[in-house]
Amino acid sequence: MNTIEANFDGLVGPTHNYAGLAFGNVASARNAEKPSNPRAAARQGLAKMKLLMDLGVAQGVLPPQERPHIPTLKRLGFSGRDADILHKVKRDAPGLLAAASSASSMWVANAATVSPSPDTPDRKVHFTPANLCGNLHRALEPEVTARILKAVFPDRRHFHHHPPLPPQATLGDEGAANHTRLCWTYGAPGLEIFVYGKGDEEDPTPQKYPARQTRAAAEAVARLHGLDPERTCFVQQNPAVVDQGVFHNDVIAVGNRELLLYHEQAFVDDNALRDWVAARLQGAEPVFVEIPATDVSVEEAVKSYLFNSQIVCAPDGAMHMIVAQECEESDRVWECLQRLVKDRANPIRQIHVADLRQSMNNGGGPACLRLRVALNENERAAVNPQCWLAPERLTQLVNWVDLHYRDRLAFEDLADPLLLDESRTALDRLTRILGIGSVYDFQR
Ligand code: SUG
Repeated sequence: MNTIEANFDGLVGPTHNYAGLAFGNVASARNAEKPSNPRAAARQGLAKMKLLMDLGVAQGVLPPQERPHIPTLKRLGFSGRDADILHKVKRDAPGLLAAASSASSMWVANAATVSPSPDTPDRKVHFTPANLCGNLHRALEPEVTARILKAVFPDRRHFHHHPPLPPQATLGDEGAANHTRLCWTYGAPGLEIFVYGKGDEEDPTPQKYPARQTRAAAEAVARLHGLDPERTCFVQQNPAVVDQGVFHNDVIAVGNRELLLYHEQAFVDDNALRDWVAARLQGAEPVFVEIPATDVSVEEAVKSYLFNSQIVCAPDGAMHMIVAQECEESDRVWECLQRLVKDRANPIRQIHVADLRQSMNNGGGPACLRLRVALNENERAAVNPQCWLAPERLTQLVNWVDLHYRDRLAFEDLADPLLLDESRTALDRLTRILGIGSVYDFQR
């Protein structure tokens, strides 16, 4: 049965803004409090989805979350009508207003960890929403993420949904951004590689920025998904790169099928990882492409998000790499990419440049915006059909963005009761476009 890897992208929500909320994410800090353009952000995301769709890749859409999230503000003690709540939180606790208003759910590489059916004992696709407990604005996501995933992948004969792990610091889980699957063909059992920042007492730890992903969380997810221990490994991210702004492994490494592209400083022990993969990958020789720091420094990698590129297979099997425009703007990174496509020792055949500036300014590149789900034909047919991108749906979504999104948003605007109304109206319509029912609190 033909198994492909689908990409589900998070749609940027109407409150996309720059609030400097993500400590350790240098772009988020750098752009704190600059005005944003939610309409352009959503359009850029849709343009990337179109690029993938045009390449023949199965492309799906995941809706954004409801923000500002009034139920959270109520839980934090604010009361009254919605407009009063917004007024009071802005006056008394502006940081909470920012956290409750973030459009961070767009970065769906952090929505969940997914194990496809060839890897699981019950031959179902397993999903565990990430608890994202290291940052308040992101810790608000998992409950609704779980609802959304169930609405997009509803059929219990094919899809197994686990609840997020308990939101405890020792179980910090950031989802697929720290998870890579290697295989010779998507339908064959794969090797699942979990990369963590925080492990045992003896493991080295970053000194400046937090390590968000814990080994304990990765192990729990692997257990829940029933993964074969022989085909699952846990490797530590180099703490020195976390301290340089690599808050997720997908900022320093990316895999696709038999290919692993990574920076030489990505892992504590890349030799051990390579040996482990080489001893287990069946059906194909693994291809390791290690980029030395002399070609691209960690700083340059973080700035350009070279390793946050998407590497995808077109229907003919050829690999395409979707890179952020910032890669083209860096001479060293662009030269490195030119060398990559010319070098026949790796399967990457073409580079595509995407303008994702609005998301990039918050530290979210091409790969952050997508959740990969390998699906066989029956599973594909069991996905909520309206969540697949097709030319008509794309037009509908572009029109929807143009109708409902503002082209400028600054911090003061987050307390505007009209913004809350606009966002709810937009999301209510979106649930009809995507046919996902009432997933939002304001609809219940
Ligand atoms: O969690 N930025 C996100 C970016 C997530 C990128 N995802 C992956 N690498 N997979 C984060 O750091 C910034 C929000 C703000 O500052 O307004 C933010 O949350």
